[in-house]
Amino acid sequence: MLRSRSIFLAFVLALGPVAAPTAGAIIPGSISTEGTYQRVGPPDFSVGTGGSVEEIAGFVKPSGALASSQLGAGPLPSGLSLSFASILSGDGTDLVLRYDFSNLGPGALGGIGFVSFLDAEIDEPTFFNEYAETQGALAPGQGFEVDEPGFVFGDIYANALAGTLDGTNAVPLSDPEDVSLALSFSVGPLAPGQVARFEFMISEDGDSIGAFRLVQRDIDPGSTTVITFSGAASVVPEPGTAALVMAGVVVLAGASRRRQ
Ligand SMILES: [Ca+2]
Ligand SMILES: [Ca+2]
Ligand SMILES: [Ca+2]
Repeated sequence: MLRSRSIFLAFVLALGPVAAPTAGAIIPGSISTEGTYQRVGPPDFSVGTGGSVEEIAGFVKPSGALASSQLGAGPLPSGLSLSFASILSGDGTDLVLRYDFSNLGPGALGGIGFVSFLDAEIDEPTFFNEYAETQGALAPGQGFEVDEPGFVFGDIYANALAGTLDGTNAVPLSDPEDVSLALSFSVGPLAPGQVARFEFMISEDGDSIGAFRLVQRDIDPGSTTVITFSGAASVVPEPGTAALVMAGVVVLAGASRRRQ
C-alpha cells in the first residue's frame, strides 16, 4: 500500500509500456503461504488478456477479538492455524484461493470472520478508468465492498482491516476510478479441531462460486478483460469427526436391518 499515483505514472513514463501478459487464462504470481500477494516491479500475475493483480490481502477476526489480524503481517490470533492453497482450474481461467483456519484451542470459538481484499487492474497503465458491478444475492454472513483502494479516498482497506465492510459500491459505471474489491464471510461456531474454510474465486471467464459476485470492468470499449470475484465459506468437520459420523451411520443402518 505504498503506491502513489504520481510515482507510479513517473515510473511508467520512465520505463515505457510494460509488455502485455500472455493472452487468456490466469497466470498467478508468487502467492505467499499465507495467501497474500503484493506486486513488486512489472505485473507478473495476469488475469485474462489485459488484467493484472496488484494486491491480495486477507484479514481474520475471531468473534470477540478487538481487531482483525492481517495475514502475513503478524502472528495469527492465538488458537488458530492457517492452511492455504491456491487451485487453478484445468483450463486456467479460474483461480480459487482457499484459506482453512483450524481451531486449535481447547474450547469452541463463537465464530470467525474473514475478509479477502483484491486490487486488480485492467489494461495498465490505466488502472483508474474501471468500475464494478454487484450481481446476485449475498449469502447469510456474507458482506462486500467496492471502493478506490485507499490511495486517494477509499475506505475499503481500513474497513477490511477493521473486519467490517460497508456494503457499498463506490466505483460504479457512473464514477469510474481505481477499483478494488472485498468480500467477507462470518461462520461459526467452531468446535475444537474444526476448520473454517473460506474460498474465493478470481475468474477471467465469468465463473463464480456462491450466489453473489463482484464484476470489474474497464470503461474502454476496446477492453475485453472482465474480472469476476466471488466466494463461499463453511465449517468443515475435522476428519476424525467425519469418520465417527460415518461409523455411526453404519451402526444405525445395521441396527435398522436387524429390526426388520
Ligand atoms: Ca484500465
Ligand atoms: Ca467504502
Ligand atoms: Ca485496481
